[in-house]
Amino acid sequence: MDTTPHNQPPAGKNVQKVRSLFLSDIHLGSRACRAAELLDFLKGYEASNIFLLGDIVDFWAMSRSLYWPPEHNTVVQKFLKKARHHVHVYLIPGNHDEALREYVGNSFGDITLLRDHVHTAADGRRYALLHGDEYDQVTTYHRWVSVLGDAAYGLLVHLNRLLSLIRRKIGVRGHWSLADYAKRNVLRAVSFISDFETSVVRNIRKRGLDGVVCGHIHTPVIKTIDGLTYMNCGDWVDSCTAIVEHFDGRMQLVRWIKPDMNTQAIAVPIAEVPLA
Ligand SMILES: [Mn+2]
Repeated sequence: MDTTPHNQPPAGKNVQKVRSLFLSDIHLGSRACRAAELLDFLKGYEASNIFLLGDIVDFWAMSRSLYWPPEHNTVVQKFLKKARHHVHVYLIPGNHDEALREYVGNSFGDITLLRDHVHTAADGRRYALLHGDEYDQVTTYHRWVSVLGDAAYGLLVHLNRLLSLIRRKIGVRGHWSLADYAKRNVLRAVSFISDFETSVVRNIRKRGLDGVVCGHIHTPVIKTIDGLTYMNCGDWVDSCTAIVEHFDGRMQLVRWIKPDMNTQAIAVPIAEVPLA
């Protein structure tokens, strides 16, 4: 007798129920966007809340050249469908989708647009949710520099995909990112990242909050800065990472990984905020 309920996920795929999912910097509409990987990642989770923290659609890339493959549509449809089916989906626009900031307070389908938001986690801790470009001296004051940097970054990510293809071909395993390597090794980039983190945290302290979940600089991390929790979702062009809130309020940084062609993709926890 077949007792399998019909709404079960596909066999072999474990779906994890979580309270919230935080994603940023998906960059739909750009060639660098890893939409297929994101779709695969989303299949693994059933979340009560989904917070999209900016640069979800890359209008800057689209203004350079129009690129919109079917998977990018599927990603948008997935979020709209979840929002229709009682998942609370919120979008906080970033700088690449800043045109949407005009519509803050309105809904797009069943997705609510917000400018800045305080999320109370299951354990009572309060986190600011924001994209982060307003804390980035470079994009705020020299927008053309960051557009230039954006193109250079796209090239880096492109090169990286070629490199990782070669790595797979010759049998090297594990995650390695050229863009990440470059970011970590260029001294100016290091001080840029720490300046960004410090100024975000300074603002969170002023507001009397416990921490922040943000994006923008494509550097996934969970860490404590001056006693406050700084979390960055990373991105879906290079790191393929997200922040997850469990039902007890535990916050985790997870990375989508597909070890090789024949192995099923998994989301691996790489950092965590312990419960108080
Ligand atoms: Mn951004």
